Order: sequence, then C-alpha cells, then structure tokens
Amino acid sequence: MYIQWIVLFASFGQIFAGWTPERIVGGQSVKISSVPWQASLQVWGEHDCGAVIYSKQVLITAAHCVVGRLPSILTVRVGSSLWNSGGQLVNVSHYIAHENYHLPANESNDVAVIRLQKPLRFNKNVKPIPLATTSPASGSLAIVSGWGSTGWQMAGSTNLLVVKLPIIDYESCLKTAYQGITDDMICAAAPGKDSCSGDSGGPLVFGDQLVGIVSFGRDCAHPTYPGVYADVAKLRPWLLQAIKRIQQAKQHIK
Ligand code: 4AZ
Repeated sequence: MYIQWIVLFASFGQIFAGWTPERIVGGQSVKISSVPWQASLQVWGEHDCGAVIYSKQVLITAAHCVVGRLPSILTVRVGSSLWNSGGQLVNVSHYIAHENYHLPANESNDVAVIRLQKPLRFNKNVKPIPLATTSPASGSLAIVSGWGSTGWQMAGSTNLLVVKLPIIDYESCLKTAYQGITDDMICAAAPGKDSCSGDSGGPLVFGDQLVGIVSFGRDCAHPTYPGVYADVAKLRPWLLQAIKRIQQAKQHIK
C-alpha cells in the first residue's frame, strides 16, 4: 500500500514537471525498420545530427550540420536503432550545402546533400524515401525521428525516438514569436512534443514522403515556439540539382 502511494506521488510529480520517459521530446522508442530512411550523421564517431537516405550513395541533411566541417571527420550510420552500434557505418566523401544558406542573416535554405565513399546495402532496415512534390497541408500529422535531446538542454537518446506532430500553416507560424520565418520553412508543433537539438538534419515524413528536414527552434516543445523544418517540396529543385552534381563529382580531395 505504502509503495503504491509512492508510485502515485512520483507519477504526479513527473506529470507536473512535464516529464515522461522516452522522448525525442514527447515521443517513443522505435525500431529502425519503421523509419528505414533515418541515418545518424557523426562527427569523430559521435552522433551529431540526423540525415535521410535518398539513394545508395546520397543522403540529405541540414546545411548547418555540415557547413565548416571537413568531410573526412564525418561518418554516417544507417540500419540501426542505436546510433552507436550495428547497421552500416560509412565514411562521407563529399557534401554540397545550399549556397544561399547564410547564418546569421537567417536560417533559410538549411539543406545539404552528402555523398558516401561506398554505396549502402539496402534491406528492411535501410531504404530510401522519395522527396515530396507538394508541401503538406496544415493539420497533416507528420512524423519526425532522431537521437536528439529529450528536452531542452537534456542529453540525447541512444535509442531512436519518433513523435507525431501536426503541421502548422505558414501564416500562423509567421505570427508566432519567431522573426525571419521564410516560405521555404514548415512549422510543426503540439503540446509537449517536438524535435530538439541532435535531431537536426533528420526527416519529417508525411504520406511516405520526405516533407521536411529538422532545421531549428527556440527551445524544444516550448508553448510559443514551434519546431521549424526546411520545406523539401520548396527546396526540391535545388536538391535535385545538387544530387545530380554530387553524383557526377569526383571524390572529394583531402
Ligand atoms: C537544434 O538546436 C534544434 N524544437 C533543432 C530543432 C529544434 C530545436 C533545436 C526544434 O538543432
């Protein structure tokens, strides 16, 4: 009886503190086979960002995940629900970040394409995802996944987490506390649910298509700041061009 009271009070405590176990923020643990396009982009062998499998040798991520970094310190892990073991670990040979991604002016065009040194082997845990051709309607329930923080300034997760979030229309996102939202961005938010740092560069998926790339947010799951994603349909012409260029490119020198 005494134990039950302790458990009850502990649960109330967690609810009032806004805490539940297992979060991207507010999410749940999944097997990689339910999001087989998800990759971990690693710097010196540590998870740093998410990335998305486009083809056997090309992945998509956020520009801010790669800009200023030598390709030789970057690796990608795919096909594992754990960022630190299993699946396939492949070196990055080269990347192209969007030429008009210019921090600190704003966070527009936060996309990049990555080429791997060796092709991936596709299987039930490693699959590409097509790029959306139209932006998702507001209210669409999209899924975002990653190994990022489980709350603002909290540690990342070793196990892959996912959360379902509704898309917010551009006009209402413009009216939020953010300044500098541009029309190549999508916003998504729900109370207590969000992507967070370390999820950047990862996939926002709706209708089995890649609709967004985790880009930024002030805080995580903050009531007045939605999560912001690069709009894949809007950036599709640049992405397709960059994919063509990176497929033709010789191996990165150095
Ligand atoms: C980040 O720092 C970050 N709430 C990514 C996404 C969000 C917040 C922060 C969305 O990479």
